[in-house]
Amino acid sequence: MFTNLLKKSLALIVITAAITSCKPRGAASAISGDAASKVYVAPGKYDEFYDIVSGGFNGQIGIYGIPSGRLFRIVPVFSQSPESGYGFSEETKPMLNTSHGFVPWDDLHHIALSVTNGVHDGRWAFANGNNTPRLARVDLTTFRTAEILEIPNSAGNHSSPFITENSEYIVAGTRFSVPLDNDNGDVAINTYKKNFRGTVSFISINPQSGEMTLSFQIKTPGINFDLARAGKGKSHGWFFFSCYNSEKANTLLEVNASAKDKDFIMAVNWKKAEEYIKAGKGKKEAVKYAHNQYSDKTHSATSTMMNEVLVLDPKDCPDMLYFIPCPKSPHGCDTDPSGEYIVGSGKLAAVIPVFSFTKIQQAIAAKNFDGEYDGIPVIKYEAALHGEVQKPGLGPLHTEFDANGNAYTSFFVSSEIVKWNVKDLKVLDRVPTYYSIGHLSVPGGPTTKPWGKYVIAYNKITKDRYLPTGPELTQSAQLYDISGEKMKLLLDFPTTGEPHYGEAIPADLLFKKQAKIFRIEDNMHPYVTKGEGQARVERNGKEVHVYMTSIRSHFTPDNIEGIKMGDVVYFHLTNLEQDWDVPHGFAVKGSNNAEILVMPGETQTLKWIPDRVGITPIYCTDFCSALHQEMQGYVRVSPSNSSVPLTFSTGKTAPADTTKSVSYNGPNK
Ligand code: RUQ
Ligand code: CUA
Repeated sequence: MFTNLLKKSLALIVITAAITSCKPRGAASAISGDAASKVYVAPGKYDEFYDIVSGGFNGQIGIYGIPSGRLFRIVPVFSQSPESGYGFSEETKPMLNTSHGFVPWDDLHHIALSVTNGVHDGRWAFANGNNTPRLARVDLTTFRTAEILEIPNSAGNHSSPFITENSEYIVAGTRFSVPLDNDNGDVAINTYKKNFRGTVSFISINPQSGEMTLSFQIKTPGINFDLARAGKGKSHGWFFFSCYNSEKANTLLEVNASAKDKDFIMAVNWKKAEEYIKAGKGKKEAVKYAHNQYSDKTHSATSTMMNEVLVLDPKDCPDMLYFIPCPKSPHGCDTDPSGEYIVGSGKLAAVIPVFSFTKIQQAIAAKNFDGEYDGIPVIKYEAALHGEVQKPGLGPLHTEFDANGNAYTSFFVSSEIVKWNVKDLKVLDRVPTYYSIGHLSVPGGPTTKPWGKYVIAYNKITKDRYLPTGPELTQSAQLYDISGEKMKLLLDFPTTGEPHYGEAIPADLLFKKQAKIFRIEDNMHPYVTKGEGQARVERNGKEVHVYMTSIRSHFTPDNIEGIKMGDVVYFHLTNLEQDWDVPHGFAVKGSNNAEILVMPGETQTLKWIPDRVGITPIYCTDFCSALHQEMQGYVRVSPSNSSVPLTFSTGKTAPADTTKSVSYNGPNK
């Protein structure tokens, strides 16, 4: 017995040694024995937090549980999704409309959750599109994209969305400076210094509906805006934007935009900007940008082309903008829960500078300036500085906070998270990340009341952490326990798309408000079919509209004849179910489209242009009942000159009922 046990534990030691020896240094020691129990969410139990994570160049948002790291849902935002039909159905296509036309993809970087009094209120998640400058609002009762707003006078919306203390505004700072929309853009690229400009935009949020409105823009020098955070508490009314390329280089930025010792954090007094707007200092500019909104009543999106924006020029607006020098190529720019401290993270800097809001105000009052940059006062570095964190690590990127006065900074180059005290700037702890961490997030970390408990690392590189999958490896996150003095690695979990940033919110705040169905009585879709008795097929010239219903386990109608080559067929499918979690899918063989996935009480439309004569099957794609596989039907396509009458039926066997042939009286009666 005893010898058996000894043998077993010996074997275990050997195995452990074998595993740890091929792991990077620190990996084994970082994982504590109780890690497994801390992330284990037993079957049937719920996670403690929702983590709402950007999907980067996949254009979506992923919804994960914390601490388990389980993926619950992919919410398509700027990219089409074949799973739900988002961006493929007629109703959702307008969501992806822009002034450039239909842009079915974007590069989604940052999440901002709505806040009231600086605390998560669980209403909306905002996200930025970095490619074709856009902002999106996701409704956290449906986990669907409710609105997308394009940003004019911008090129690459990276410094975005970031939110003020009461969700008054989200912002959009242009990543690329370019000639603005109304300037002559046909200029030599090496005239950058003369012709290229930046803007930062303030987008107001309707406190009831969440609707986004482009309130005003501020013209800035031609620099690149990177990140931003709103002031809060005592600094409420201010916004801080990090920027790089104050050199205004137009080529080989990796060298030419790192020439100077310091770039800037731009401090914006947005309350002041509001006053200038009220006083009529804003100039109306003719621009073009799309505003797209989805309605849960009509189950359809509309896209409106907007044509005007109010622009403030700092020349006419003193005391609105200030630059604070920040070493060196700053990336993250984060405000602590009190709003007193602003942390700059110079990607190439050897220290982390921490600025004091009080000192910034004093410096402004005393005009303690170091000259101007393009006419905008530059506050003296030392005058704004609270202090520097010494020898923190290499390549600081982003900082988040807990509720106990500690900061957590990610270091890309040295692949670690460093914990330090915000007041005395002492480094308290460091843990490795695997590898090359970008953002990190503490639940509630950017709010006035961090929920704390964990820090989540969002990593860029995962070599040797997961089973390899060809040239491309998964992106991933790592979960650390920060409830004690020392940070402890608990879990690695893969993510879909590049996880730039995420915000975690207590599950309680979202759990009870989840929509379960759409009430069929409230369905105001112009092509709704509110019962099987109303199901029909109507021809309007070459257009055929199928008013179709689904309920377990059949479509009505499920036999359609009289479709001809040259027709354009619209299947308007209404799901009559009124139970939670009973969507029906719908697909057509050979259709140059995705499926549509229709929720209970909802109507969605699949457009189909038949390309050949014959019988085309249609079927339900979502396993909805024991007889899901039987949920299918047929469409007969005849030559364009055929005289087969338009008929439809369900439950009829041969021969087709020609008496039900419908006259060609249009879709809208
Ligand atoms: S960025 S890895 Cu696109 Cu937020 Cu810092
Ligand atoms: Cu409906 Cu499967």
